[in-house]
Amino acid sequence: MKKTVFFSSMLACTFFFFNLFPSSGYAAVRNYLGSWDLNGNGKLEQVFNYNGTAIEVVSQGQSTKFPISNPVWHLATVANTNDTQGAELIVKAGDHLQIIHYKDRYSTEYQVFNGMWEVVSTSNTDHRGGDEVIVTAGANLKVINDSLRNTHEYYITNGVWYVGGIEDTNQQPGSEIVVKAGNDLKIIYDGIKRIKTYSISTSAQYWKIAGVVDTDGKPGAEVIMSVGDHLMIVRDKSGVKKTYQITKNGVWSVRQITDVDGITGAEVLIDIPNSNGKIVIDRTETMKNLKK
Ligand SMILES: [Ca+2]
Ligand SMILES: [Ca+2]
Ligand SMILES: [Ca+2]
Ligand SMILES: [Ca+2]
Repeated sequence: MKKTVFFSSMLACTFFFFNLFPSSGYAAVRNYLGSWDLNGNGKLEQVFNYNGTAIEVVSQGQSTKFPISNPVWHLATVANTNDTQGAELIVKAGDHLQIIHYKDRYSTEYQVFNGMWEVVSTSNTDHRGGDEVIVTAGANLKVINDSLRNTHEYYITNGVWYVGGIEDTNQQPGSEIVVKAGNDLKIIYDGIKRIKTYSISTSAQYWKIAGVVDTDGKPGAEVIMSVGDHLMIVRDKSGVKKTYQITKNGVWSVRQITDVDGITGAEVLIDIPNSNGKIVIDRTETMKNLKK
């Protein structure tokens, strides 16, 4: 009995799909990816992975498909990458990035890298047009500028590196890309195509970027790092490094960087195991103990 029910429902399904897709003769697999305003009219378009081979955009009942030229792909992010209204769909497709412009119904492709690479984020790094797409590709950081239809590559290091934040650090137009590269902090000013290197540690001293946020209450984000026993804050606008000694040979960590006192500039809250925590008030360049 059960078998019969299953069989007849299969027939019903087949019939249903043949009606939906009379020309193709098989059921397309559509996976919903999300909804965004892709043409700037204030209404959301629906975006689907269509059979693993295309992105389908459905807008008020109208379907448009954009073929993806590589079989291994995913929708990395969605952002406005040019001067036109509405967001673009940013697809990582094999060794290239494909940006789908739904509003004007075209794709642009950018060759990126023939190895492991990732889309980190999007941000307006040159302060013109839309957002740039920031990509890590082997030893290089790439900034893909879809407004200008070009790619700029910055060599970082053959060693271990990562992007710690993307913020305006120098109060010049455009956001900066903040990178930890071995012993160095590198700040990429994509607006002027330059890199500034700050030497942070020597030897194999452990350090990391805890945040990129305004801590001194003056315009421009600071780079906050834990470096051995010290909290180090780089004020990129002036190029000054400020250090706060947290412990002597002890273990500690940045719990949070947040505005505690309601005055411009975030405070840095620090955890120290088996001890009072500390709060660094960079605006006044002071440090206090936190009650347990
Ligand atoms: Ca756009
Ligand atoms: Ca831009
Ligand atoms: Ca800037
Ligand atoms: Ca600041």
